[in-house]
Amino acid sequence: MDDLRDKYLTAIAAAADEAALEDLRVQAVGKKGEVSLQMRELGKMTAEERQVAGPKLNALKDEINSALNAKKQALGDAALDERLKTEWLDVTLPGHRRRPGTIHPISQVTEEVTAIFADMGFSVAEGPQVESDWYNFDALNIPGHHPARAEMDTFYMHREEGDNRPPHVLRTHTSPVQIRSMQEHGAPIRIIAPGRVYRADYDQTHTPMFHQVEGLAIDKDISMANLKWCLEEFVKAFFEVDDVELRFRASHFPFTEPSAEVDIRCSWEGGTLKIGEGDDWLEILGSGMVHPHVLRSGNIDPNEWQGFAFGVGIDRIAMLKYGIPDLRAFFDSDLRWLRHYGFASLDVPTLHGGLSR
Ligand code: 2U9
Repeated sequence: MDDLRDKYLTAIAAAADEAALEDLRVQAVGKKGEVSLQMRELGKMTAEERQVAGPKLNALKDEINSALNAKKQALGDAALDERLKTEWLDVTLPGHRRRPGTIHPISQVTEEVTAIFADMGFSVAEGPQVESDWYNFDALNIPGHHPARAEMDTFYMHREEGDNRPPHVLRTHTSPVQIRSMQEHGAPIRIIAPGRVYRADYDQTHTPMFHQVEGLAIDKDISMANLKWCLEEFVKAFFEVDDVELRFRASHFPFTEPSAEVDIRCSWEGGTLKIGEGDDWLEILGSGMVHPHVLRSGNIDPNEWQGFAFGVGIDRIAMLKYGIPDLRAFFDSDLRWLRHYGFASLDVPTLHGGLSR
């Protein structure tokens, strides 16, 4: 038994790895191991012999098992030490520089437009994107039978079966915001309403969700001349040019009378857009004097007050200013596109700091 102990304790101490240790375990205390075979011999012994040899064999088995476990632990520790030596990491090294996110061109342009109109005394108004049909249509002089309702490709919200109230809509323009603002603040008022609008239309130049900024200025003696000056200032500041020429084309909108679509002189020579020179005209705005019916919807007396309103598509002027060719890419969330056309997050547009640097 002493020979067995010496043999296995020496071999266990010398074992190089866990596999060698497992071989030794099988040889010594496995089912057919040397110690186990010795234990089988106990049956052939006399009761007295067994009383002496039994406990000794058990003690030997325990001793070998403990040595195996201790060695296993030691080998594990050594292996871990070895890994720690080779796989160490200097946590004081500078970290990987993460590429910062960018500001979406639509957000950037919205900020630019806001900065320009803020400088002319307009504050920003906001409102719900799900509207009642009264705020989206009736209040804006678009009655139920008006073709503009059909033309708008409106998204209607769900109504329960048997509920005959007119359904709410996804607003087709931001104009309801101005109605709500007039009702809340009365006249005089000078606001812009930027935001998302929805029309069921999808092709090369239309997406079912897009962005507008509308403006409204109501006072005692506001005229088309004020409108013209205001839009000229806007176009010059937005396109960052000293001179522009605007062309007001008579048009028709239900919510303004008279109404005008506004073109700016431009050239497309060499495929790049130049504002303020050339022989082409670019349509970018709709505008007019607010219809008396619309003032009344806002609880403003048209005999006392009048004013102008305009609307401009943010997505469209973003494409024009920053040379973005495909409207639909705006909403694809393609990281490569966003990195290319996006703006640095700290590059906040201000009139004094420059709108776009
Ligand atoms: C109120 C009264 C009048 C807003 C106006 C337009 C003309 C217009 C288009 C520009 C491009 C929509 O995004 S677009 O397709 N808008 O042409 N919008 S006047 O008139 C209002 C708004 C609110 C209370």
